[in-house]
Amino acid sequence: MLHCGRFTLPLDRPLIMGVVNVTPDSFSDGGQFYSIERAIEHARQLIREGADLLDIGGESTRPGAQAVGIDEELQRILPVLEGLSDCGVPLSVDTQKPDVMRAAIRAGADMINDVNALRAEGALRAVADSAVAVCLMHMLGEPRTMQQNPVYQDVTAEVGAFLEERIAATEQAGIARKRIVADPGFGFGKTLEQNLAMLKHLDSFIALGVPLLAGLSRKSILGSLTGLPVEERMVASVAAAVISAMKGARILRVHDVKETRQALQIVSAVEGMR
Ligand code: 7PJ
Repeated sequence: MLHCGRFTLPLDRPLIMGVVNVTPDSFSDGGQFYSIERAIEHARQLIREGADLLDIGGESTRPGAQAVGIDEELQRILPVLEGLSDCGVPLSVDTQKPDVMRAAIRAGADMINDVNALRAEGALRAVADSAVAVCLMHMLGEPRTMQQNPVYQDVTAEVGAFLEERIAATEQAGIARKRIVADPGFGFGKTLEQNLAMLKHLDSFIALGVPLLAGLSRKSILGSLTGLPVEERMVASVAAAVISAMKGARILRVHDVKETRQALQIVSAVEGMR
């Protein structure tokens, strides 16, 4: 079971975390209001399609992305959290900033998804002073530069050691283990080969003793392997989710909820056999 704010989530089958991006729409003149309404509508659609939880992000962490200020990030996230407060599934907020974490928790977030694994000054305390769950993700470097020649001796061992250290620091800050999720961070400072090695050996992270989250949905790794642009990566994304689930991931962070759900029903049926 994962203790996740207002919710306690069973982990006997893989859960689907639907991605909700709140980013300004440069092609419309409707401004912020339009992108917020659109994010809420998209979130409700993902719930209808079977999302078990939602991950709301107001800051792009894609490779090469520029940082967003605290006020801008809050203006994107808070109205979406408020608009979804009655939606019936846990709400995760994808942020690295302690001030955003505190405001999001006050506005009803059930989970903080931090690609920086609570390493920012004040981040451990922001989460400790609450009942929310936290996802600790591995990233080498920072989004702006992380894909510039990442080097590891043994990527799986090094990512595992990092996550073990962050889990220990998180527990020491007073955040119970039943609130912690770990994620190796596919695409965050890893080459194609390093990402594939981590996926192949994803089961080795089970020894961390906390539920594993995996996010490969639509990522450039899948583009490299298939030669397909981001809008045509659904099938590859579902395949990656199936592999992740079969290697022990308990939460799959995905854009294509309906298709992933169908595929995971087959995984659950097989894994349920003796
Ligand atoms: C991840 C994430 C991921 C977690 C993003 C994208 C990039 N959070 N946020 N794990 N990826 N925990 O979706 O392409 O893999 S943003």
